[in-house]
Order: sequence, then structure tokens, then C-alpha cells
Amino acid sequence: MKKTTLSVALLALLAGGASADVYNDNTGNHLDGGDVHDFFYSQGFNHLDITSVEMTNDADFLYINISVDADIDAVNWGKYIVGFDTGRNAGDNSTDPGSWGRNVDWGRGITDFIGSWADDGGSAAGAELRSWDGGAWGLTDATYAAGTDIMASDAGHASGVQMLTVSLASLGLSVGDVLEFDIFTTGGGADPGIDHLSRDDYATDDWANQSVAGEFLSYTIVPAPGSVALMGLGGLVATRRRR
Ligand SMILES: [Ca+2]
Ligand SMILES: [Ca+2]
Repeated sequence: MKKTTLSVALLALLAGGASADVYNDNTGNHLDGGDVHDFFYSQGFNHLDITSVEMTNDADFLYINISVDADIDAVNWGKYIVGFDTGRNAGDNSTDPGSWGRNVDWGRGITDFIGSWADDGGSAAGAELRSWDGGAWGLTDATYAAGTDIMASDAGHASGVQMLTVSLASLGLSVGDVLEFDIFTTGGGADPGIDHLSRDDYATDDWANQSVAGEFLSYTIVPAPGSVALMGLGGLVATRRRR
């Protein structure tokens, strides 16, 4: 009886280790209660309307899947931005994190920044990872550079998913750390965030007007599924040895 209970607990650990955190976002025209202002929505910019974000991690990487309400390749000029506050320094609330120049008030300092695009070579995906060292922004890695700390995939573009992968080491994160973040969609140049994950109302009403982030979301780095399974097995072995 005891053995059966342990096996069930182990299976639960194995199953639980692989699940992603899902952050749902409001959708649609603000005139209908959605979170994209009519100025943009009426122009058919559904590829900028975030529907949800999935986040998970393994031992080495954080995986971020940003879902929007359109085929990303059909209108492929969209930019998909992630701002992190890892807490490793005070961060920076610049409208110009590493030359990206987006017109956004984060409402706080951010320590790291992913600028990603869906139009690399016409249909692929690309991204830069930048970090604040306490005094200046620097380029950590990019898909056009080493591409080992930041990766982007267009595998989900037809279903509206921009897939990003960032190494935990580059963000200075390990198991148990809490990462605070916001994600927004934008266009080129000094455009504001059209839809922020942190807000269920619209963040701006015109290309020329600065967007303002809401309260940041949080994600806790979890043990990788493999290590959880090993921990479970270790507990099982220890229990048997004590008998
Ligand atoms: Ca949205
Ligand atoms: Ca939103």
C-alpha cells in the first residue's frame, strides 16, 4: 500500500514538471471592451493583439510563446518585446533600451530586454537580447550573432505564435528565482506598445503617443522536469533504505 502511494506521487511529480504558466490577455477592439484601441484595430492590426503568453523553463532555458490574434507571417512587420526585471540591479526605465527606441513607460526599471521580429528574411523570426549593467545597455546576444543565449522560431507563425528562447544564465537566473516581466507588441522606429500583456485596457491610442505598462507579471523558475523526476526517485530510494 505504501509503495503504491509513492509511485502515484512520483507520477504526479513527473507530470507536473512539464506544465507551462499561461498568462491570458484581453482581446479585441476597445470599443467592444477589448484592449487594442480602435485606431489600430480598425486598420486590421490583429497581429498586434496578444491573446496569451505561455512561459516555461528547463535546466538551461526559459521558453516564451507569445500568441496573437492573427497569422504573423500574413502581416509580418510586427515586433514582439519582452522587458524583464530580474532584480540583479535597479534597472533602467529608458525609452531607448539598447537603441530600440520604443516609446514606452515601463513604470519601473528593467534589467533585460528582448526585441524580436517576425520579418527576418520575409517570414522567419529574429531577436536581440540586451541587458542593463547598471550604467549602460549592452547587446548580450542576437539570433544573427552567436544565437546561443537568445533564439527565435517561426514554427508557430501561421497560428500566431512568436516563439522565443532565452538562456537562464544570461539573465542570471536559477531555480526558485522570481522573474518579473511585461510583454508588448509594437511596430518600427519610436512606436509605443500597442498591446501590453500587463494591461487589459488599451495602452495607447495613436502611434505618436507613449504607452504605459501596467503591473508586471511574475514567473518563478522551476526545477527542470528531469531533475524533479530524479529528486522523486532519490526520495523513493531513501525511503527503501530506511526500512
Ligand atoms: Ca490583447
Ligand atoms: Ca493587453
